[in-house]
Amino acid sequence: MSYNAKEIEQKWQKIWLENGEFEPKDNYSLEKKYILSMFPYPSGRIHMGHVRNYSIGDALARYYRKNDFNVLHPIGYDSFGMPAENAAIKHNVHPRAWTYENIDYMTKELDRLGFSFSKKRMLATSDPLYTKWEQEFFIKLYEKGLIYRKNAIVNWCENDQTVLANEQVEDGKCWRCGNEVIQKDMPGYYLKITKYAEELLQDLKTLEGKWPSQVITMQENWIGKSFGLEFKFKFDNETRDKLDGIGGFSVFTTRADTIYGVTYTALAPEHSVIKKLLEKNLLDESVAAKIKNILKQSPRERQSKDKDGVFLGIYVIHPLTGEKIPVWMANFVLIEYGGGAVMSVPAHDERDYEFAKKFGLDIKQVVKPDDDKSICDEAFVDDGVLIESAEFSGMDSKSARKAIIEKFEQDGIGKKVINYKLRDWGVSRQRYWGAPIPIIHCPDCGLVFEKLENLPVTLPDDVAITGEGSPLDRHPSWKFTTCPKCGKQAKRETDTLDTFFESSWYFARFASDDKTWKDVAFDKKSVDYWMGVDQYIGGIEHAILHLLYARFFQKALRDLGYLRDDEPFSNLLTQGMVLKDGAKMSKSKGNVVDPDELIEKYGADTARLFILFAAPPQKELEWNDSAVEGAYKFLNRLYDRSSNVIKTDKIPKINHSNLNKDEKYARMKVYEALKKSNEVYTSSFAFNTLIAACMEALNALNAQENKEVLTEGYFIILNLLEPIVPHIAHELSQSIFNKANFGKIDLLDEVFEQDTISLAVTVNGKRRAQIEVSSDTSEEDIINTAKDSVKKWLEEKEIIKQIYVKEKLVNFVIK
Ligand code: ANZ
Ligand code: ZN
Repeated sequence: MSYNAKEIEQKWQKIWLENGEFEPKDNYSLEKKYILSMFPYPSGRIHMGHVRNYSIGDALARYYRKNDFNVLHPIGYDSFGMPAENAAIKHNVHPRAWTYENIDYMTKELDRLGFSFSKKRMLATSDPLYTKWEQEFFIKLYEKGLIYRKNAIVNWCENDQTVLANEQVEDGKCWRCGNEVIQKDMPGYYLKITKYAEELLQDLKTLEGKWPSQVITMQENWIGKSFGLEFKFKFDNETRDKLDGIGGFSVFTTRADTIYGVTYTALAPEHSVIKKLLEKNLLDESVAAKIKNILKQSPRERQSKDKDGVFLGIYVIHPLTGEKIPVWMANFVLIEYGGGAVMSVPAHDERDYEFAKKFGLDIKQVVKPDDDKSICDEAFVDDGVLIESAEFSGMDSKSARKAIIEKFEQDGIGKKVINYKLRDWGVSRQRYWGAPIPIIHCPDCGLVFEKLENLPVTLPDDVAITGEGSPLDRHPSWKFTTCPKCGKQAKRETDTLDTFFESSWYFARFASDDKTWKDVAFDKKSVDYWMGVDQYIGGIEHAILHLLYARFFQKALRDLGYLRDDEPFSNLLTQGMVLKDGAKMSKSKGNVVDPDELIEKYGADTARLFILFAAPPQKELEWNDSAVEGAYKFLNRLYDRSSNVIKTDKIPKINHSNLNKDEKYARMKVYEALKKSNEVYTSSFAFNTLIAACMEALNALNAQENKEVLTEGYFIILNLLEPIVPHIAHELSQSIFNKANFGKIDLLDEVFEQDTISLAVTVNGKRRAQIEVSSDTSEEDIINTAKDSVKKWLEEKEIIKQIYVKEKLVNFVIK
């Protein structure tokens, strides 16, 4: 009989499904592992990135199950969002139908890959039962002040009548219709993530060594904490009169030590002072036009453009020197940060320097490098020693910052502040296919929450989805309702929630016993048992948004009493991308390999084996057809040679010392793989090295005759590979060992102890090291190992002679 992947895989998938083997157990006294791969968006089909993500997670889940842990390994779908509406526009299908058809299809694909997901805990975030609790959270968060409504400036397309995310603005134009995007002041709902800025930052420390350091750094930068001085620039008298008595504006600087180098100040184009100037027609037409032009660009776009700006014809007074300083508008000043204005020090800040050069503004050096090198054609941005800075001259930057801030505080003209770059999270979307915001606008009572017993507020089915405006807003009846408070005619909120809202708590929902899903958001007992996620696996592209929102939600839901822990994901593995011909697989590049075709041709086990063998999970994986072929051949070999194995349900007890050299070697190879496995499955995830070790072991086993050694070796190899290639492993284990359940195997030290020789390594006759090698190591390998052990004595030396005295020593003669 030869290896028939399809038959074997269908057989085992059926057995697993019928036995419900992958359901988490309710016995909370067992030690648990919660293994979670990021859930997919139901775009239509599984791609290779998914195969990689879920093969990693599945290997871990199966490993822990085999080692007697109670394992939760769930999957669901992040099923609200724009693509469903785009499909509706393009193909005239209902977003709901499109979404749920895709979910069905993708679930079959995942099943065909043999992933050991819980079926009972499966969910889609567009399910009404999911929306119900999400809306409850919205209301509770609002009541707690963690959600609020405010007007803010957003990207708006007049043509499509909708808000656009920054990512949907291309070159100042709408990505859909090409219309000029404008900045519009609009009401929206915001989550107060800034309230947790400090905790989100501090708790990153508890994740060190458990999350990739790159992700931690990215989150730190995103939160962007900085210390500095905040003070107010006062207008000169003439400016104050012009502006109806506005006294000045605030700035924030992290470099108070450079304050004597201020030669101009700059405002964000949205700054209220500029608004006033425009209102009062105090600017030349060309100046006003320039400002309006920059206002049209999204802040992100402006950052990518050259420095640009314009003089506003007004002045402030320097707080320490009393000098008159010109006020400019500059495109790189952000309205949402540090008061939307800066003190500009071109000698010591790159952006200010570029700007000053462009517009011929003064550059005044006030910090000199320690080594006294003069600065010439660029800003000197490092700390140094102050010059030209009155009583602060001669101080180093650090002490000067402290002293200058103290002076401002003493004089009552400024204060030390902490600033964060993190902004509150806007969650309003003018879309149909999202969770409705459970709010009602009443002409008398204002903003009223839907009653909890009426949740979920569900979407109407009869909508016209045209891509223009919000279908909910245009729906004739859905948006009209009665006020839950006073009973009068009122209107529903027609905005829906950003889909990141749903992905911020799904992991905790999974952790809650599915039997309680109808009745509570989270069942305390089960959620406390299963959370946090012991191993979370997903793409690096989620390093900030999703992973930060989820951390915030965890803390907010903790403070509402729903959850216990401070952090949701105890360990994080970010997998690398799957590439072909050096580029990320994508439809537009035409370099996609379809998992379905791969499974059809070789089977799921080959797909899984290849994807875990081709690269360590953290690294990029380059597609390689011949490596797929190689994985398939290995499984064939494993299957074919199994006919030599003794059929038994007792693993042979072997007397190691009676074995010959080859047998000992084969056995050692098997145990080497076993020795590696625990570390691979529990910390390094270097499946590629484990698979390589199993391949070597199988080769060694095939080279000799002892059936007992072969049988024991097979048992161990099947055990080690089961999490990776479960179908073939179960099949062989059942047919050879009469069981498909795998258990723990003890590591036998004796296997490693035998047959090694110890050699002294000398350099010019001086003993420098002692090495251990297996007795059958070749002379060449022995010399290489010896060389390695005395590397530091050989560095930059020439080896004139190397002498090997068999089983005694290696000597290097060097010059
Ligand atoms: C003067 C100065 C001199 C600055 C110097 C830097 C170097 P972080 O560390 O990122 O918080 N800044 C303040 N508000 C801004 C805004 N709304 N838009 C753009 N830039 C703004 O950066 C703080 C620094 O960024 C501040 O320190 C300010 O420039 C600038 F040699 O003040 B600095
Ligand atoms: Zn009312």
